[in-house]
Amino acid sequence: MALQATSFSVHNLVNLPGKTTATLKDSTLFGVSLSDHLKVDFSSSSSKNKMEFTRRKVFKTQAVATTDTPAVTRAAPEVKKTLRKGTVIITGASSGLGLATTKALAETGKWHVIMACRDFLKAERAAKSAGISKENYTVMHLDLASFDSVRQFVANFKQSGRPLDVLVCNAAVYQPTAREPTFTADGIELSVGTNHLGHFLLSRLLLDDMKKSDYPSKRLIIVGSITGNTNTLAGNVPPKANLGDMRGLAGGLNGLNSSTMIDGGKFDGAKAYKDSKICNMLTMQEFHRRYHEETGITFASLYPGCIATTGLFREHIPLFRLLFPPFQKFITKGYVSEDESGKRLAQVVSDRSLTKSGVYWSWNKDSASFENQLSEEASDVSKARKVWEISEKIVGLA
Ligand code: NDP
Ligand code: PMR
Repeated sequence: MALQATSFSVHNLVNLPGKTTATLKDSTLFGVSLSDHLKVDFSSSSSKNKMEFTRRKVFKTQAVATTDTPAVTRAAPEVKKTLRKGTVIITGASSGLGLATTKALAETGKWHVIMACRDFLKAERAAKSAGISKENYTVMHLDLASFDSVRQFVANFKQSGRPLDVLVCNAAVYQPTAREPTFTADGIELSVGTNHLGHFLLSRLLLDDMKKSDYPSKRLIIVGSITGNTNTLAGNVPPKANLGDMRGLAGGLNGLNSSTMIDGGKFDGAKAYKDSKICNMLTMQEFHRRYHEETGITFASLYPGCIATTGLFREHIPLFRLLFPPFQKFITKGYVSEDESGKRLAQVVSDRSLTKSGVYWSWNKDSASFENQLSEEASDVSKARKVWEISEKIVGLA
């Protein structure tokens, strides 16, 4: 019933009288033609979209050892353990979710955030205007759209001598209106190249540093999204994510001897983003299977909510950017502010109740976290292995 109501309101919204939608790539407002919208397959959302709500476990503080013979007991010296400041690298911390998370963590005074950004000045300005104090962050250059830059960043970080306790793979590009693909420095389609492959190389190269960290809870977090999950209404908005047999990825996504799309199809910027998010969520799970037991590192992904105001939508048409926030606020009710989303990701970084590995976190209306269910494709074990194996060849690790 709720879904029908949403669908009806959306129908009205895309048919605003007097509005023309002709400037859009496929003559639509929200990137979905009305006929496509009506074709959206909601059937899966009712049965498969049952989210498994797991109440956040509240960790009990450890009981202090006591004795029953007070007369002979010497007063034990009070041992106060102070946890050192944690070091967390956050990619794409110059805006949106990354910046809000940096702010939330820095404000606790317990974290030093390495803001790994491609635009140094933008990052410095953003940190300053967010009021983040200087001793709680360092900006370091990282362009995820270049494997050389990723390697250079890792070398620079290692040289800094800092320990690495948490890595957050957050940066992303979204090109919903691009008619032609653009490419990374290594000649790979930009969305998958940046969002997935750049992060894949980065996290593989930094894994050893995390292994060495003596911090009590080490974490590798890769930001996912609802739109890559076809077990949700949002994930059924065309074009749907689908990796197919990955022939395009295996060919290197270069547009020369292979397609620029993972599944080998025709270039579609919105689909490329959603595919890259599936790769992000599959990679997190593959990391978990390969390394959690051996290293104790917690691997996690999340959907932070619909942060409809961020720079992610900068390449969308102005009308979309105008209507998307109210659409998410009042119709889907999936909207979340940048501040709130930052608090959510900060929880996944540091909350002691979110140490379970291999989990895709989401939040309910009261902002309580729960373990969400990934779609069939985003949790496919053999696809995860295949993405991993092809990706390590592309980035030069195999
Ligand atoms: P923003 O555009 O605000 O932030 C993206 C960040 O990524 C920017 O800081 C951007 O840098 C950086 N970035 C882009 N390309 C590169 C690159 N080549 N190298 C280094 N950094 C790069 O978007 P959001 O905050 O919304 O997105 C953050 C994450 O949240 C993404 O993973 C996205 O998929 C995810 N997400 C967002 C949702 C939303 O509703 N907004 C919903 C679900 C998930 P610069 O400032 O220089 O452009
Ligand atoms: Mg969606 C409960 C419904 C819901 C939610 C939570 C989202 C989140 N969206 C929902 C529904 C719909 N969206 C419906 C019914 C439509 C058709 C009108 C719709 C359309 C739509 C478009 C065109 N939505 C979008 C777009 C984008 O360009 C955004 C996108 O896919 O970016 C990749 C987007 C999003 N919707 C969301 C979220 C979280 C996004 C963007 C974030 C992302 O995955 O990064």
